[in-house]
Amino acid sequence: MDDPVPPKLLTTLSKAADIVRGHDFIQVYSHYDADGVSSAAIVAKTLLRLGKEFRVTLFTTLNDRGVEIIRGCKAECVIITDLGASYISQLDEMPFDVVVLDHHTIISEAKRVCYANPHLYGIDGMTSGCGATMSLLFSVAVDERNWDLVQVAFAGIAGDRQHINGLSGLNSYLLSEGVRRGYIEESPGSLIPAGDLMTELYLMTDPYVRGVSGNADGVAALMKDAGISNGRSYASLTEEERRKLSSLLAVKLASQGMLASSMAEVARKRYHLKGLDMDAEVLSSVLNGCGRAGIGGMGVAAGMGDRKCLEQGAKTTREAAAQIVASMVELDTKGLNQMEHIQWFDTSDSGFTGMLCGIAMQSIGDPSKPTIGLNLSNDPVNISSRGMWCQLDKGVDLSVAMRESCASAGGSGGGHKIASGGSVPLERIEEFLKTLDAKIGEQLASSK
Ligand SMILES: [Mn+2]
Repeated sequence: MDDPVPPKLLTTLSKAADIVRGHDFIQVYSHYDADGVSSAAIVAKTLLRLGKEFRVTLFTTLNDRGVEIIRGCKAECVIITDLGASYISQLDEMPFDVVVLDHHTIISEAKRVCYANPHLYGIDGMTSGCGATMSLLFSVAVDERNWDLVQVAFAGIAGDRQHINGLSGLNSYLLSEGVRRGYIEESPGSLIPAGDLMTELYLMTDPYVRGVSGNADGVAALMKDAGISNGRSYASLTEEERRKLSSLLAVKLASQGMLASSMAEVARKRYHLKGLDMDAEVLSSVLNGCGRAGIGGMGVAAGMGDRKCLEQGAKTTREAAAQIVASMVELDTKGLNQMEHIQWFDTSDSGFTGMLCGIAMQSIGDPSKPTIGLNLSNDPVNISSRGMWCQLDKGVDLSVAMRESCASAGGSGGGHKIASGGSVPLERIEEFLKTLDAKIGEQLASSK
């Protein structure tokens, strides 16, 4: 059998542990999303247990300015998690010890930086190991007793959606150790949200259920139909109640046009974090919510096990979820604007353009067309676009289509085949939509 963790990676991690042990103060930089906050929390807790002093700084993205900030830091040791892969050669030049625990695409190999990245060992960092995975492996290289932090790592794995099609690679190793050591319990997935049903059904946007999400009367009616009393949680349901409620949800989702494959994705496996008595996705959304709300420090403290911060973070996240579900109800009432090959909507005022784009596409959109979200209250207009695998199979490439359509309307854009962004001057937005519609049409025609 193959080693669960490549020996080369173990060597790098034990070197990283030695570097850290040699310093009293360590500066940690990380990303502000769920994976980044989880990574930072794991590393910070590890340092705390070592009796080290440290500071954590979160970036929304690592760009040239961020690299200058890192260069100017006064620390003699820096750990960068869930970021850094694009800047290894610059980090190599810095006059202090640098450890990078990342999983993004490799641009260059390190000369001086102590660099751990799944891609360096032939493991796919997009699906089989994230920033939190690498941080946890570093943490247990420092001390075997840090395996309890595997629970936090699972929030990162869920945040980067590496559990959607089943765990693989380094993440499978984390699961098997997490289960064996009694920290994690795996259970079958469900369309029913984890947690208190009245609250979670109301706030549910993955998927958005028409007439239930954001609709208190609708939630009450659904619960009544399923014969479940108020105040119950998912965990307390009997097998029979679960079956009843999830089939009622499935019927509603099918009637609003959601694909069976999307429902199967929603019903992905669940990971219960036993020490925290919490679902991994729930912790993930709290850490992500903290990062987005500009209170990433509270997210890091929550990930380090501070109960008060966890409660406060959960409250902030619920408030944001309430706004998102309200925006979705509004969008669903207005409907998506249909063109021949794309569908689009305007999110003026709400500002959750990218998020709404993903939800609309999955839950209420025409599954054959890419979904485009615009925020027309800004000039230039910010644009998000999302596609589905079934569209990619037919030739859709949003990376190319967005880059070219934005450029031809005097803006810029790009990203991934399945999700791309951009911006275009307000007065040319109609021209942009027409160009994009035509480009997607061309892509579909040329792949036939
Ligand atoms: Mn990540």
